[in-house]
Amino acid sequence: YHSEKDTQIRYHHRYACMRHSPLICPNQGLVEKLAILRRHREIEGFDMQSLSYERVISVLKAFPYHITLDNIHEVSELPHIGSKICSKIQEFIQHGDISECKSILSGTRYHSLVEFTTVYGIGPATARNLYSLGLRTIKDLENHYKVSPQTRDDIAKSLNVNFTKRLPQLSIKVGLALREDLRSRIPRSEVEEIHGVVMNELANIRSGCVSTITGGYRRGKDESNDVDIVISHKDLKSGGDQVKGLCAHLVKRLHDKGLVTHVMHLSGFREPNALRTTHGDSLEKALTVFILPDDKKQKHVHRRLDLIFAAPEVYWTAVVGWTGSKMFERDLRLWAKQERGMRFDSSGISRRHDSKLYFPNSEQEVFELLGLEWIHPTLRNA
Ligand code: TTP
Ligand code: MN
Ligand code: MN
Ligand code: MN
Repeated sequence: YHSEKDTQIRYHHRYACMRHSPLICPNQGLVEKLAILRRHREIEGFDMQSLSYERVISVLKAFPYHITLDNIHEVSELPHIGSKICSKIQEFIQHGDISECKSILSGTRYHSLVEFTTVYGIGPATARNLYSLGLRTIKDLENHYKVSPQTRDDIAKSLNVNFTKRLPQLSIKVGLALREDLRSRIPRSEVEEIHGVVMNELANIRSGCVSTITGGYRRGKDESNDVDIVISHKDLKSGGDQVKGLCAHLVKRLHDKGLVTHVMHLSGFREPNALRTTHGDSLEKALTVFILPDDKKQKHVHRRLDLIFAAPEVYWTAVVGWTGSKMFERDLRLWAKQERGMRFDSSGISRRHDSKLYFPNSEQEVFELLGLEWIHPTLRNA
């Protein structure tokens, strides 16, 4: 779909949604070092600095040449690349490392905080609090939250979903019990198997549903952190409760069959930090934990599964919105707003001045409506 020439003229655009960003780039080693600096800012709570690094990394991912002292001048003139970053890049070219990375990695704090956030339910702020209590390792956390190898399985099973009451949040304790499972990566074949099982169950509720596996899988990752599926049906009405109903019905069925073991968010239930969308009731999501039944060949582990139900007229915006990457999505929204007078998010596209809604019939049409050239999902790894 895209020529090499195409990639070579696109890398200087300031919006990630106009650049070609492959999964692995010619400057992967540099990008990985800068990712440590970014992660350090994020985990210490310096969100603006973290975002700046994220933009820098994203620009470098699209640069199609190996960076050397001969072309660093060109890099310095790319959008979002400042002089401070340039000297770090220069340091990397000359020494194969960045001194600040070395000093971050030489202490215990960064390692502990990163380790803590591998527990579902622990974000940077909680991680810092736990660290300030003197806790340093996952073992420390397990003692603190009273999780042991003997009790782990029971704790993992202890959260019962009551579909008539408020959903319990996944506690850090349950997160700890599920940690090993949830942090192991999901191969493409298992993503496809999970998708198949889910759609098979859905077909028993309502035949003729359509779906796309989105997220990192669609961007070509060999191993994903979770499974993201966008689902619709041509007869679903937006506005009403149909989308919501189908979503809840499927999750309940999967839960009854023991396939969904935990539900962290489900439409129709009160949730403390619900994401407010600008386009009303056209989209519903369920954030869950899923496990394939054990079979002769293998013992399966718990996986994060996100199900997104879209009314048919916003199916393609939902697919684009849930394909990512996060930076690609951020700049899609920014581009739409700043350059096109449009509003874009997973739940719809509208014109800002009169809120006129648009209903694209394909992914290509989503890009067209936003005045962008379509980019292959595997080049959206911004
Ligand atoms: P993720 O599943 O969080 O990330 P990913 O699929 O890119 O990578 P992996 O799972 O392998 O770590 O999110 C998928 C996309 O969905 C992300 O690019 C942005 C979008 N998204 C939303 O629109 N809303 C949300 O609340 C979340 C969590 C993601
Ligand atoms: Mn994902
Ligand atoms: Mn996800
Ligand atoms: Mn199997």
